[in-house]
Amino acid sequence: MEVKKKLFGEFNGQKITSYTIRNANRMEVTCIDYGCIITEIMVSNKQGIIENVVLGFDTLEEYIHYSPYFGSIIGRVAGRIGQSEFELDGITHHLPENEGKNHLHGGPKGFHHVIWESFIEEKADEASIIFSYTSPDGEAGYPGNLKVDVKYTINNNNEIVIAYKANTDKKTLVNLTNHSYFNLSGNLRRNILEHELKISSDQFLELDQSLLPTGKFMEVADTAFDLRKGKKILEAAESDHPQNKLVGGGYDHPFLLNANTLDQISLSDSFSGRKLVVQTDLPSVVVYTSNMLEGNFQIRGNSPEKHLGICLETQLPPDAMNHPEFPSIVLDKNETYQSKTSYRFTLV
Ligand code: G6D
Repeated sequence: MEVKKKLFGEFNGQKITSYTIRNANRMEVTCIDYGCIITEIMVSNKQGIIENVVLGFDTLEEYIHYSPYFGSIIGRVAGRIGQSEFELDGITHHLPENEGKNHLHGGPKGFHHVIWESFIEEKADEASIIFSYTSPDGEAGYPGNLKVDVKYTINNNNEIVIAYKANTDKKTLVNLTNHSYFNLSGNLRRNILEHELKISSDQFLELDQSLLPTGKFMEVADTAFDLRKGKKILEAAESDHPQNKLVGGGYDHPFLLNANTLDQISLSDSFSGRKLVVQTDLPSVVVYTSNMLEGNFQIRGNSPEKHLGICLETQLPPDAMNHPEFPSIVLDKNETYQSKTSYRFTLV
């Protein structure tokens, strides 16, 4: 499967490369080595028309100056860390505060903002881009030299498989995700309110005023968070549930995924006929319905507006260091962080 390589721009004197992989079904995925950003995913609708289904830009400058993490890898730690600090073996580590007193998405110089080494792996029925980055000890306040590999593989099942791997020489924290904003209507023709979201999850995490988990596990039953049979995003946007209103109408919540279910997460758009099925080995997914998408920029000719895209950020629950009841995000020097999430595009 062929990979096309192109110059995408220059950042701090370094050339930024874009890679486009096209499979046998005319699906095309483009990504760049700045932030491992997925800039475009072109897939067919039910009439066979190929259109883009992610929010993104056509220039590096727009990503550098305007992007709310469009398509990027997030790390060292996805989500918020309360008070921008954590304790590890009796030492308190202080992180840059980039959202009030809290630390969000690895801080201002998180993995979304660095240039990754990259190389191509081509096989007959799939192709991959392998991105690598070593975050030096103390970068963004985190201990340990952390070597991270992120592999994007595109195959003829219309899948993007993201495989993450990390090792450290000193105990540290790791919680990686991809922050693509999906919109299955095609070239942002419509917002996502009529998209149907289905998640095999009985519980979600309650958030406080600063969008940090309170530690309370909320049952989804009889709320707009009950996505076990699928619901339109519109229901959450219009819901008067305090948690839907807290985040500006919609979701910005970690959902705890039920174990051993096949069809964990799916998003579908009846108008275009497109469907996205997400499978992960991680225990939760943060669903963000772009309730805060705004700013003085255009998204390929479209003004930023709430509910224009939906993020399905598979990860370990956020702020885990301050919640011993959550799965741990600590990585020790003799351990390997490994996880895999697949995004498969099909038709309803
Ligand atoms: C807002 O609360 C949301 C986050 O979940 C999201 O990742 C970010 O916008 C882009 O801060």
